[in-house]
Amino acid sequence: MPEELLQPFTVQLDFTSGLLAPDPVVLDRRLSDMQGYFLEEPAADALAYSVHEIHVPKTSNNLLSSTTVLAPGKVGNEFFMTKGHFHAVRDRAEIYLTLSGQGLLVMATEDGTAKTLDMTPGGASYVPGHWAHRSVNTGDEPLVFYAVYIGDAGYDYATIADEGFPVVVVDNGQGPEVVENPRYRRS
Ligand code: PAN
Ligand code: ZN
Repeated sequence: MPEELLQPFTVQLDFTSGLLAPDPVVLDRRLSDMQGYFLEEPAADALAYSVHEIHVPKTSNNLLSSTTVLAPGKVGNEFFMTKGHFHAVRDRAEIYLTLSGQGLLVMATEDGTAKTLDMTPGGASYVPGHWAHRSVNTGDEPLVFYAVYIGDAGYDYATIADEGFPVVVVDNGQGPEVVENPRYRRS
């Protein structure tokens, strides 16, 4: 028997709102928390996204999970997005299950290879280790997804904050388009 035996539990998850019950840890990210992330600086502040996390010990034998609720909107021509990160422990993988809304999952390796996947309800996307990941809301409704990741994965935000992703997702007037990031590794 392990020293600390966890009790099994169920959390109730609302697929439209992304809310968890009971008792999630909630982290709100506002546009004002994201200076330098968009090609243009946001003219006004707003809530960009919330992360609702089920708390379990952050160890390699546990699975952490959370819902993210990413608002619709744009900064200039760029769709609202999460900050994006590598895992601090680089090889830790993750699954994103899209629950509602429409978006893109943007990923990149440290050598600058980029990959994007559609996020549509029911899509379970696999993010292998060593891929930085960011979600982008390309629709008119909140993008809601459930993420499951290895407990000790951790977050390296600094690399993306400094370098960005190789691509950005913009509205070209007809819809979302993935284009080269003019500021990638240049700012
Ligand atoms: C997700 C993300 C969540 C918010 O739970 O943490 O969508 O994105 P940022 O952490 O990039 O702000 C995840 O990938 N966890 O590992
Ligand atoms: Zn992650």
